Amino acid sequence: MSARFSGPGVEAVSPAAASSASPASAASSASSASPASPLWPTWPAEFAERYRAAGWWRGETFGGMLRERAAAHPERIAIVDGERRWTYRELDERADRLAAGLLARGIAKGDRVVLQLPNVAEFFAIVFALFRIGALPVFALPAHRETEIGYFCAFTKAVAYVIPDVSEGFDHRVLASKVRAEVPSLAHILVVGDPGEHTALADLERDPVEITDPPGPDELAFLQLSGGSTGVPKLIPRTHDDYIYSLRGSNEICAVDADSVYLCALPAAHNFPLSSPGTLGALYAGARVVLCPRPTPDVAFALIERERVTITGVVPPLALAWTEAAQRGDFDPSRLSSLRVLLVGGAKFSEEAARRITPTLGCTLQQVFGMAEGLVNYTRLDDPDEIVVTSQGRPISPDDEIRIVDDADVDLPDGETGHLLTRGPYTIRGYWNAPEHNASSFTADGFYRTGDVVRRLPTGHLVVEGRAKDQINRGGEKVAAEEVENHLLAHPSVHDAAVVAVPDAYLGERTCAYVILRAGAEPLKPVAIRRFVRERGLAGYKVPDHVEFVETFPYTGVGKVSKKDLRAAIAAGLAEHAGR
Ligand code: OOB
Repeated sequence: MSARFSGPGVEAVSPAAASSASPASAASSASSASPASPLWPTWPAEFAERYRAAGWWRGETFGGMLRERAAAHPERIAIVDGERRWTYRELDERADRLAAGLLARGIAKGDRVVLQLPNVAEFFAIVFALFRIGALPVFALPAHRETEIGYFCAFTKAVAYVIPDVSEGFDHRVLASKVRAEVPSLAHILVVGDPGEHTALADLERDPVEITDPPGPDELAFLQLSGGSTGVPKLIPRTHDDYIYSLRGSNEICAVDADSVYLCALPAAHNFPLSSPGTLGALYAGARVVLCPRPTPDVAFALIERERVTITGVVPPLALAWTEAAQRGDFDPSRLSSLRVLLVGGAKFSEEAARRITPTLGCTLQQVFGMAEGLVNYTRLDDPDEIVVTSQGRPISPDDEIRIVDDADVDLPDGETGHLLTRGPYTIRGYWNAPEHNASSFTADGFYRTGDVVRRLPTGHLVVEGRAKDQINRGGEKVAAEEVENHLLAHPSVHDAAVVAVPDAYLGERTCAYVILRAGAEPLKPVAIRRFVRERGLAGYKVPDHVEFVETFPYTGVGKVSKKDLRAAIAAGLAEHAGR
């Protein structure tokens, strides 16, 4: 294994331990004396029983769900991708044929498969094939590059990596060859399109076979990525039961039913378009999913009109772009007449922008404040307008427990602003194979420390006031400061680096890297630093937007860089700049 993709814990999981992970073994290890052993801490038995008794966990699986929908309405359209329209029967059959192909190649229950596909129909065929056999998709984003993909493959000991041939001008086959040369477990590269030296996904299809050991509802369905605030992204283990409950709850809150048409405008692998209510919510309801290759107003609006889309979800910068396009009068708003609900989330949506949605786009706004770790809050369709534009919603479930605490974990009186902690029927109890992180990211009694700073209204709605985690939310794309800092520190001329958010009118926040050069180092231009980070094979959205060279940082009493003071200095600098 190359040191390149190593990170904390890369060697920590043996393939046998990983693939034999079952709720039973995890549960027993979770409750054992050694907190270092569980691969994925799960809910204690009394909670699991409560969630089942309440009817949240109904013992459904994704494989079974698609089979049932296909049996109930085989000819209904499930997926629209350009001119391609797959019925539920077709999606079901493709999933079966791919499942047979995966098994024939020795890919089995518990194996990890890194998936990096744009918004194409094959995404759903392979995801349901993996769900059926119990192999675990690891949902990479299209923007991820060699560093992230290499890490996911090495850390999870993935056996396969699924890619497009070329997407947005980037040849994923070349990246795959590099990663395969470095990661011994990676036996299969499966390509949608021209496979080059690898295997075409289409060639995997076989006559369906009986799956003798399908996953149970309390077993893992996939690993989702955490936005993260640490050096490397953490992996989020979600079960069939818990995730399907979040879909069912979301569908009810967003009024998604069999007649709905969901436009998948964001990258399909992200938790928001996947499950809030997202593509999987739509498929659960027997509705239609329309895949949007690019979320620009021209492409999205044309699809909304052509496919009579009723609901979609976007991040705040896109909501701004859509309302601006509508306000410019570039198109006749009656073309969007089918659109009933626009969900906006992933980052804070300003009240001012929120007020513009209904007048310009003619649909209802639903704010959504969610996280891949679990908890999702929505404003309700019948909430008063003031609540919809000023809050980020309330939890899906009556069993979502919310605590708002001070720095010492003491609960605050209602209405005060503090750290959001949560526990519930679809919020994980720990990251996958990350015992040290789990000790700091979860309380001893299982509450997840979201890192978000919120206030609760008397109605139960949450208002996001800020963030305590060391992360930049770049228009919904999360950048962990430490991860970028580690790459900056690898530059031979860099003595120290600190990455912080700077306010931005469009994205909400952008990244700024403050860099101290080594004594005697040749002066550098910001562009050289940016190029250095990019060339290390990092996703483009993590490359610092701004680079500032400084002599020193403000430090805290314990000698850590004070990001608070850095941010204040930036804010003061921006104000000065604006005042000039
Ligand atoms: C969604 O999921 P992630 O995992 O990419 O990011 C979660 C974090 C939250 O902890 C919070 O810091 C931020 O993103 N966030 C928001 C927000 N929605 C998410 N901050 C302010 N206002 C909002 N409305 O981003 C995600 C997952 C499911 C549904 C929607 C978003």
